[in-house]
Amino acid sequence: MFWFRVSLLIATGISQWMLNTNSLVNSYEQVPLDGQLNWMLSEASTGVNIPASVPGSMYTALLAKNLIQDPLYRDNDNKYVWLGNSDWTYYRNFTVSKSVAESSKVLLVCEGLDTVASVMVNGKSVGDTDNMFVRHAFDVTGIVKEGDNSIIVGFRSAVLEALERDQKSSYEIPPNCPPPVQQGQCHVNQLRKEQCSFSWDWGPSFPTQGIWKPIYLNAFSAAVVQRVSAIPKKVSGQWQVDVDVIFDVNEDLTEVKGQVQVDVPALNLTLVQDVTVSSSQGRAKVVLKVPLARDVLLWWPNGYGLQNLYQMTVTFTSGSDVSSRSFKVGFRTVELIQDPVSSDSKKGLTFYFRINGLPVFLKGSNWIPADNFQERITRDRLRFLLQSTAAVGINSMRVWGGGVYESEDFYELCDEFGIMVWQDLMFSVALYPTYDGFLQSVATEIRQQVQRLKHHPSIILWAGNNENEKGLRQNWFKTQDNFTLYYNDYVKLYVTTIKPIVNGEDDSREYLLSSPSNAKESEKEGYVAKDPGSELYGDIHFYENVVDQWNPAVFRVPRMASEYGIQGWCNNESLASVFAPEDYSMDAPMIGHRQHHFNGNAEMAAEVALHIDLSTSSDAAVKFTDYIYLTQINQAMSMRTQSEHYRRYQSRLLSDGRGLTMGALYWQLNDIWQAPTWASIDYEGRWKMLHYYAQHFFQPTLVSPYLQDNNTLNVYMVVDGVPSLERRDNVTGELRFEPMSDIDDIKKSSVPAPDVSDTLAAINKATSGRLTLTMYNYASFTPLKSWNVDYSINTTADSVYTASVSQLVSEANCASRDNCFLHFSTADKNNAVTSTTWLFLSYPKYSNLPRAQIKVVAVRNISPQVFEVDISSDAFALYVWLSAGDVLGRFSDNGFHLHTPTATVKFYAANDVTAAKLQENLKVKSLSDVQ
Ligand code: BMA
Repeated sequence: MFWFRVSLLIATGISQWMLNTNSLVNSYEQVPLDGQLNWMLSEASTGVNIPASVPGSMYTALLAKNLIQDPLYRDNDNKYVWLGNSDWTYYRNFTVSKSVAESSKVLLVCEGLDTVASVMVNGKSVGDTDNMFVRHAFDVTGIVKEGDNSIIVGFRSAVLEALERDQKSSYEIPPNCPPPVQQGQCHVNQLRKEQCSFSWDWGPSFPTQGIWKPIYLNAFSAAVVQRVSAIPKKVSGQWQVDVDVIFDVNEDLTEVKGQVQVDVPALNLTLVQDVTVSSSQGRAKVVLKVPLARDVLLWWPNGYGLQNLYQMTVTFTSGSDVSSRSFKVGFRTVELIQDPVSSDSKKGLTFYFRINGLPVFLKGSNWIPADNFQERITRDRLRFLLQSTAAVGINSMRVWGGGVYESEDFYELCDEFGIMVWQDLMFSVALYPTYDGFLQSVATEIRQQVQRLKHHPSIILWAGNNENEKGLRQNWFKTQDNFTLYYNDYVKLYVTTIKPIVNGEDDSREYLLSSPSNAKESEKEGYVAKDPGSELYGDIHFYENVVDQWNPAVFRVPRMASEYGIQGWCNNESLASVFAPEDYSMDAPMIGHRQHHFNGNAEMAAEVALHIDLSTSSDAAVKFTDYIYLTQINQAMSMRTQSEHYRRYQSRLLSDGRGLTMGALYWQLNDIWQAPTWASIDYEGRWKMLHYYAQHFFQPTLVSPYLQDNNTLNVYMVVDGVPSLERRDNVTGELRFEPMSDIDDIKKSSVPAPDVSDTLAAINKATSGRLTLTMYNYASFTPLKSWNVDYSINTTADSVYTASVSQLVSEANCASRDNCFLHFSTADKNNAVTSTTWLFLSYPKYSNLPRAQIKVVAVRNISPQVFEVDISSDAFALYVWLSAGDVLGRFSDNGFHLHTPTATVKFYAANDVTAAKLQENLKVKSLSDVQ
């Protein structure tokens, strides 16, 4: 019935879309079938039949034809639920040349179909799919013909398919449905589809259908390269590159002889090797080990050196089939170190990464899909997001397991910016089926994805899933009564099925089963640890939304925090495209609609109110826009407090074994729509206050003061930006990280210094200097008193000063501590400032802040897209927030405090703009404006 309907549509189709193919010199030809508006998209119940672009989905196709409104506008996600419940069909005609039609082998390659689809060419069924993460190569030899051809990709509603699979399942695979607050669809775990496309606690439900990756014909005679993977490795002190060449093969031939040529021009390397490709079901793999005689320049994470990359081309020639692939590789080693923290084995194991032999603290965040509609994610958007990431000192990113394996563009940019990727496999907050067909599909998915991605130096780790070990152990899915059943399924999926594939494809990186997990200790305890959130092993996720997150005492002391976050609203300007005027009110239904986290709005308001009084304005819109600002302050402050807490613990081991925290990856970097979420950059690309704060709390040399208790100030220096090494105490065996202090250590290491004495000078500059504390009262710009302390540290993070708060307050004559503000700066022996920061002695709600009138005094162009903005204030001002309205871009700093009457910040515009236009759009506020 279904196919009959489709054929009718084609017969009566309004347009015929033709494609011209050029014949190539050799017999290998690729015929692209994707493109702008050269497909038709139809849906039977509505009679929709429109030109559509591929890659694409039904949402963007309908939007382009104005048949629906912006799906992100107000509650349109709810209005368009029917789209996900319907079956959508893509079809087109195309022309094929004689040479293609007569090739010995013609494959229809679909790099990605989302998700449940049947494919027909010229009326013949060529294949069915149900995993959007798998590349398919359907044999269409003898089916495509010279001249006109047709293709139909008929999708089935993923929503209905998931429901049906649940009904067919012999037992429940929870969770069944997302919490009602998410307004999403059920049973997404039944499908190998982007899990958050059925809704998440930060995003709407848009269960897309479509051809989401390139689609083309591959015509050849014997064998062509499908994919090349390469892993540079250091073997006995010598670099070699393990190259895997994966082929699409004409399976009518038992073997194909040919030549593989590997070229790395920058290393003057060319290697030619005869190979015999033996076909197994149309696929084959050849492995080469390419030794390098020359020295290479290493690839370093952001902040540690350059991201040297080498272009590599691999060409396969077999008779007239010539096919090749080019990509970049980087030379770096990665080790995940899980050793005892001390000679007392009860104190647990370390969990940190060594890159090129050096321990590296992960300063990072978590990545979610950048759009509900993958086809809208351009390389420019990714570049903007990842450049913004690197710009604030982030060196690592976890690609979270509820989205998609990201695009080539994404990983190429991570390679380029030095962002180390912790790559989850796409399983998240759920249990999963383990019937044979499902496991086979997963096996293909994992093999293909690891092969596709493993040449990227940025990837440092594979992790099987997001929070499924914790969920199972902590009975999130009410499975306790059948624990063994679900435990066996867990092991079957992540251990028996996935682990050997990942390990077999890539022996250069670790595979962790889950995040969070106790890593080695989880494995020892049978893969599901008794307490997967232990601070003594592996990583943790921290979410406590009802504690005072401005107080570091509430946080845990893990080996690594790979997720921690708190919500804040997106920027006000970013709501303009999705809100109607009546939505700007705390009680408006839209405020509830955009909040997908259970009790999220109440929690956010309560968190803010712990620290700052909410606005009491009688104007609902003013009250709400003030609230947006306050939630961003709260989010930025909470994450500053927590991130610095982790960094201070990196070289410190408590007597109970906690400590040596070697990573802080906050949740989450980016957004999928305009809403209150954990993100630091909103959906429209505007930095939230948190993102500006990240550039301070992730500074390579950081002065980090905190109140150890209500009356004790403790000031730390954190210097993990300089090369360090591991040292153990002779007696206790306790580990610590020490900045290198010996020229021989530097020489022996892989540190990228043209001159070792420069490296040593940089290390000395970070590890010793003078700390200056200055106390102010909010009533005046004139400082009350300063204190100077010389310091020198020999671990990567150590306390350099402690003092009694009441004593400082009284020495400075600051009257009440509620109004005292401490400024900190460190300088090297030449008085060059190495870091600055500040600390309140009370929360702002207890302070008596003067009413500050802040003005934009001048805006100057210093280059076409860079401006200087001078501001002035008549009083001390907290959380000074500049916004540029419709002018997209970012400031050099924002959300800062003015303890001087004037300041200058830069503005980096995304597009060309005049100083006058920028000045017109600029707005500035500070905390005293919230009444
Ligand atoms: C963790 C993440 C996400 C979620 C976030 C905020 O559970 O892994 O699933 O969005 O917390 O709740």
